[in-house]
Parts: sequence; structure tokens; C-alpha cells
Amino acid sequence: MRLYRIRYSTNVERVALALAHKRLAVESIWVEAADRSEVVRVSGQELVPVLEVGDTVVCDSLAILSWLEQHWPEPPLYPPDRARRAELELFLDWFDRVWKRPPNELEAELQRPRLDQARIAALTGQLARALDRFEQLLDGRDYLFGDGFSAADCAAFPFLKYAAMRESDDDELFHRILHQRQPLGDGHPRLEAWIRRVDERPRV
Ligand SMILES: N[C@@H](CCC(=O)N[C@@H](CS)C(=O)NCC(=O)O)C(=O)O
Repeated sequence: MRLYRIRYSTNVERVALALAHKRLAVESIWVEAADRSEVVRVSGQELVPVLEVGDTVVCDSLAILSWLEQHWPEPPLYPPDRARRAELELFLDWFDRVWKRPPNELEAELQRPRLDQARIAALTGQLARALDRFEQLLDGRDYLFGDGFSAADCAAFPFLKYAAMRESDDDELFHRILHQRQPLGDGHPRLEAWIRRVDERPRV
């Protein structure tokens, strides 16, 4: 099993957490952000993560989490009953399609030659307010979808962790946005504890 990855990739970290949870051994193929030729050769597209298992190649972090669950169900990352699983999948969908929009749009906005300060302030407000929702999801439980670690934690942690931490040589604009514009303050003690809890988990 091979995982194609670039340093500090949020979407790769989702998979790294899932593989370690399932205690799967993997060979890491580190690629440079500036040279994706190996990723393109294996998968026909440029983005990481890519998981290669024998003749099977799976792209996209959430598709990889789902594929891993199908092939290595234990220990699980999704709830066993169908209704709860559908709820978790709604969360994953919301996270990628709705939650990610403000930081993605901020990244684009901050690179424009003339900054639209009103739009930047509006997007920053949306990103900051989303922290309240995670705080509520953690009310009375240790993980986003219950008492056990799940695909929801794998998916959200690599992005939300920036509210509490950033490595000094990780200077990507997207990561700086997540670090500077997600103020934990005193109002998100459960979220802060969850970030520390998930950060202690193993990754491949
Ligand atoms: N939907 C994809 C997105 C993958 C993605 O955007 N990966 C980033 C790294 S986190 C990437 O390869 N970006 C291209 C680049 O940095 O040039 C997933 O969830 O895996």
C-alpha cells in the first residue's frame, strides 16, 4: 500500500490518521508540491492524497476513507447503523462543500491585486463563527460524532487544528488563514481539548 503525499497537506493528514487508526502499514511516497509528475503518472491527476493498493488507485481523501472502511472495516471509522452513517456522511459533505468555502475564497481573495476588505471581513466572520458549531458538536462527547474517533474527526482535524497550532516552517497561505482567522479565545474549551486529543493520536 502506497500513499502519495506532500508535506503539510491537510487532505493527506486525513488519510494518515485513518490508516494509523486501522493499523495499516503504508509506504509513503513524498512528492514535491512543484513536481507532481509521479502523482500524475499513477493517478492521472495532480492532487494528493492518492492511495495505491496493488492495481487499485484511489484519489480524494474522503473517497479514500470510505474505500478503507469498505476493505478494512475494523476498527471502524463509520457507525454501523445506516442512519447514523448517513448523518456522518452529511457532515463530511457539509465540511467539504460548505465549511471549506470561506477559507478557500479568502485564499483567492487575498491574492487579488486589489483587496476587497468588506468581502475579506465577511468571509473571516463566517470562518470564525463556524468554531461555535464544532464546540456544540463536542458538547458531552469526546469526538465530533460520538464517544469514538470517526471519519468526521479525520476529516475536520487537519483544518481545525490550525486554530491552536501551526508549525513554524509551514508558511502556506491557506494554513496561515486557518491559523490567524480561527480565534479559539476562551469560548471554545471543548474544541481546544478535542484538538489536543486528536493531535495525540498516531498517524502514518
Ligand atoms: N478533494 C481532494 C482535494 C485534494 C487537494 O486539494 N489536495 C491538495 C493538497 S491538501 C493538493 O494537492 N493541492 C494542489 C497543490 O497544492 O498544488 C481531497 O479531498 O483529497
